[in-house]
Amino acid sequence: MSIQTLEQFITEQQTQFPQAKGEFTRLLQSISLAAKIVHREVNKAGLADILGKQGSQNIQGEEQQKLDVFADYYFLDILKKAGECCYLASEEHEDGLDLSSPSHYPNGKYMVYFDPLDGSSNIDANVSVGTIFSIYRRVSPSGELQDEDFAQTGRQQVAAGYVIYGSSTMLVYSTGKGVNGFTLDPSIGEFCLSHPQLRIPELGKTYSINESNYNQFSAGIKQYLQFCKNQDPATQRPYTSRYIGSLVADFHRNLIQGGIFLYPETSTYPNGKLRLMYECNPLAFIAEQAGGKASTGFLPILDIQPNALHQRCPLIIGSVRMVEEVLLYVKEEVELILNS
Ligand code: P6P
Repeated sequence: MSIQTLEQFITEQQTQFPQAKGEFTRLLQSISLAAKIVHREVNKAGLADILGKQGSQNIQGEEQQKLDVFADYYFLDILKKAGECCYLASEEHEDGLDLSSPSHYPNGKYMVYFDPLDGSSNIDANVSVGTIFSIYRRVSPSGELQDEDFAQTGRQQVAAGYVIYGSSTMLVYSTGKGVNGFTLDPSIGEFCLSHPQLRIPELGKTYSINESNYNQFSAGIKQYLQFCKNQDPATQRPYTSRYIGSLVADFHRNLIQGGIFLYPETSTYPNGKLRLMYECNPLAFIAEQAGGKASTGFLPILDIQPNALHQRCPLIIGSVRMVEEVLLYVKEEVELILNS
């Protein structure tokens, strides 16, 4: 069985673009290096003094785990030194890092938004966690970054992906030509192509939502949850409920097996809990590239106009037929309200 490493895959992809100068290749290689370093720490967390709380809070007011801080440091440091980025933004910091000034990397073309370690509150319980990243090319030609650079919708991402640190560590990403998954072989320190051209099944039998928020959901979402529980063998219902509480793990399961993940708006999170720029947009890019769908309930995630770095949005994402089922219930609710 022939092995193709991530480096070989990226280089092969690059040769398809003679004009490519290798900047994007170097950027992806930097993400791969940071992922390997975080993998090493996540996989020895139980042994080293790196479990548990850092004793600080991030800008979200969330208790930082030591691994959060570790992952954030290495992704920022390695991406900065790659020299290909003009802007870096992390969930852990209130403001992004503008590298477009002459004293930094004025030639950097790429803007990277990332969640260094999503689901980190699960670390002490040895539950899978993940890194999520979203890559844009700057729109303004050079110099200081402009408003237009930050106003790009998710549909303008040049690449997006995630690393899942689970029973194995996988890097899954897309540059707009399908989705490919690479599994880390620690014995050679390489990500190897293991899931070429991933496609999400049109229909799955798993729904993933925190049902403890049931009383806060809209009528349309409540009706959809009842739909999931109703008996109908023709559409594989009742669906199975699975909720890991780690977005990357829940998303990855649905990508491989089919299924749907929902984090709708609630009274606690009227705009949804999850973040547009470094959680919803990158996963929506992957979902659509794999033949799935991602919506707020009213519009595609990738069409949301960004207006703040840490803005939240509702997320309904996964198998196309399952997301469309939800949209029907949401549409019916809106029509009922409009006609009442
Ligand atoms: P809840 C983890 O904190 C996270 O950001 C996602 O990884 C996960 O899907 C979600 O929050 C879980 O939120 O409110 O169900 O605990």
